[in-house]
Amino acid sequence: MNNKTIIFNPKSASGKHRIPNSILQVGASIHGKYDYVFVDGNLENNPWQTIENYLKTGKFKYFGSTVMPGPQLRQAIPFTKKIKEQFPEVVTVWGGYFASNQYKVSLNSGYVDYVINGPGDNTFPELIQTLEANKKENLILIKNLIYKDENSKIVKTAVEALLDQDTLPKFPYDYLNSFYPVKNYLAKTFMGNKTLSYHSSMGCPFSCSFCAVVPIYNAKWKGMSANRIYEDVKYFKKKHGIDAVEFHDNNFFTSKKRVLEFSELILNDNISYWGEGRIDTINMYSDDDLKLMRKAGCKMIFLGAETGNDAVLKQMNKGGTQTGLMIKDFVLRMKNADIIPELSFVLGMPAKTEKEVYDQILWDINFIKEIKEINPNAEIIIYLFSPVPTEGSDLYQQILDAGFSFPEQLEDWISPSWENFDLRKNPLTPWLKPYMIDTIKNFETVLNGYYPTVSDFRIKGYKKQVLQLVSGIRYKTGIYHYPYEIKALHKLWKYRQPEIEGFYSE
Ligand code: B12
Ligand code: SF4
Repeated sequence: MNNKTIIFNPKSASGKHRIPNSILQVGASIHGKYDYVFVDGNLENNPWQTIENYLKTGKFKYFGSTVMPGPQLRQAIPFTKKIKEQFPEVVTVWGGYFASNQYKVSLNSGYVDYVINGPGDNTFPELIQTLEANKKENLILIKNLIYKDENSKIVKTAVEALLDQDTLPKFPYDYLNSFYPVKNYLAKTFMGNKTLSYHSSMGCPFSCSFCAVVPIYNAKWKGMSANRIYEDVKYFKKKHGIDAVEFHDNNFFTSKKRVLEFSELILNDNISYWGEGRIDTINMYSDDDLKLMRKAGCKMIFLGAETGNDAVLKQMNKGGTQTGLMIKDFVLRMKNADIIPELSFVLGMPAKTEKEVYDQILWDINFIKEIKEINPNAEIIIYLFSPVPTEGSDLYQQILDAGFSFPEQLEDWISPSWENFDLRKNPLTPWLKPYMIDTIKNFETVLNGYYPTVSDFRIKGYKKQVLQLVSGIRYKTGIYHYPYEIKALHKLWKYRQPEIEGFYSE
């Protein structure tokens, strides 16, 4: 067979790595139908060499890469380009959040042949089947596909309704294990000694205007049943002795029924869990529900607080019922339930005047401090607002009017400034002035000094005390300028911010 596929996960983080769910799900979609190999850039010393060796055998016709914005592009871009140069007959396919949202720049590069727009469970096998049958005229019939036709015009095919997640094939864990030992992906984190990363639903029912999930899933969500999740968790417990699960769903807590059923199921398994949710959704859970979740192992929940200002929440199209007051009430409820709320804030939204932009930043900093007073255990993650191309949205128009544009060359995405944009650390947005970015970053450094994240479990004992002592005066007096001494300590102890590479793990 000369039509094998390479499924590639570009390097996404340093240190201990998470199980690569994106490529596992892509593998599951063709497992038993077409031959394929996995290449995980996180675990290869020289992933290009591995890919080249496969291609040199002449047995591979398809190269599929998952592509998330940020550091994954550092391998996805040059490798795909080299493949087109050295093995022009190989068909290159990109999927994942970057590919779906930035499909124009990807296809215009000339070295990405096809983009999978959202889920690839049917799209990928159908694409291979169509190309194998040499029936390119049928490409248009494949849902969730973006490509250039013979006139170089970009064609976006129909979007497929989300599939019943329980009917999807199980992940080929054993097959992955023949390339990379699965046990090596089970990390020691602050939650447990062996943490599994699991993804149990697709999409999100909301349409926040700053979020990359929206253009792809259009406010649709579908989740696996609690039973199906539990089957996999039990499998990992039995086979690998896991004691913690990180749910990577965009919105794990969407269905209260599912969360409570799952919590009942794992109640006696001694497994901790973490997931991402919305404040207004979980605020509708009763105190007894929260108690049950905590008893079942729910230690921390990541929540998009975004801002405490109700007008800005509206500007972000946050939807639902969240307000600044609700955030305050909610962190108190979480304190009583002994579940850590991990709140992410998005600072630096556009406004009419420079002063308004800056005043809002200072207002949010103050709001964050109020939250910390109500619940000192609340974890705070600060992002700078990075526009997402939700074409047709009011906010996107405002952003274009303010002079913002995305790179026109694919390679530009790996320039340091655009990489920082992806990491939501330097958004290159014209309304955000350097002094504003300094204020946010300096505050973040002082905050991380005064309240180091519990997820970096190395920062404890004397290290935590020294950091708190050094940062305390700045935090209390609001003098955030030039916090070099805190930065030096963070560097010395290799402090890890969970928002960039995930929880610290070993
Ligand atoms: C795990 C994760 C990480 C991990 C990666 C761990 C690992 N295994 O390497 C870490 C923590 C390192 C990480 C970091 C970042 N991440 Co991240 N991450 C995720 C997360 C939570 C899960 C990804 C996943 O496994 N999904 C499960 C799989 C099954 O779904 P999927 O990837 O969508 O795959 C399906 C389709 O997209 C498609 N598909 C995907 N790839 C391919 C490839 C081919 C060939 C085909 C055919 C199909 C296909 O088919 C799949 C099955 O249907 C997602 C959110 C999410 N729920 O997906 C965010 C997410 C992808 N990350 C995001 C971001 C922004 C980042 C960061 C840039 C930083 C940040 N500030 O958050 C960093 C930097 C990235 C880096 N270092 O490269 C954003 C992307 C937003 C955007 N603008 O596009 C997301 C969507 C989170 C969010 N809602 O904001 N991330
Ligand atoms: S609730 Fe979260 S995942 Fe859903 S659209 Fe809003 S920011 Fe995105």
